[in-house]
Amino acid sequence: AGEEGGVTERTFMAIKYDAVQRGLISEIMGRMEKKGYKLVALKMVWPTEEFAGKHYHDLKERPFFGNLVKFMSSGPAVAMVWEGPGVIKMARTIIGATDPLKSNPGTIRGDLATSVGRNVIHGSDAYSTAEEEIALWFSPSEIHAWNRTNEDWIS
Ligand code: RTP
Repeated sequence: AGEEGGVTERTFMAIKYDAVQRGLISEIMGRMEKKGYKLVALKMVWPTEEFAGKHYHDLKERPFFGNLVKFMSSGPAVAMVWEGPGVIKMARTIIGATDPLKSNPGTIRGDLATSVGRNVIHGSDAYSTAEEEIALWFSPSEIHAWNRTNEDWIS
């Protein structure tokens, strides 16, 4: 905890149903894992429209809200909590801009998507939304504080 260069924190990410359908789950998870972040919670969730609406409550007034909620409830997402130094901001950098046609190559959306409505992944945009979204998608008992340097399994 507290390494140089960033405070250890947690963020919520969801691999959206379009990426699940396209077989991109491991590709996307691999990018966070290889960067060095720690997966502390993971499950597949098929959201109801009500649940998707709660997750995107900030966007209720936007013209695309109805379609967004319909899409998010059309199949299962892969819900995750990732932990590590500066992970909230860095996850957004790794994800890329909301519109995949504006996200840089090398980012998840820049490499893997072309459509804003099918942009393969969600990531919390700030500390407060990370806290809120983790609490919405996971109960505390589903989040695991495990240690990278535990060598108990070596005899
Ligand atoms: P997310 O919450 O999914 O990580 O995406 P974001 O912060 O990059 O973008 P946000 O503005 O919060 O929008 C949430 C999701 O709504 C869909 N969207 N569709 N013009 C459109 O049709 C439009 N704009 C946004 C995207 O799927 C976006 O990820």
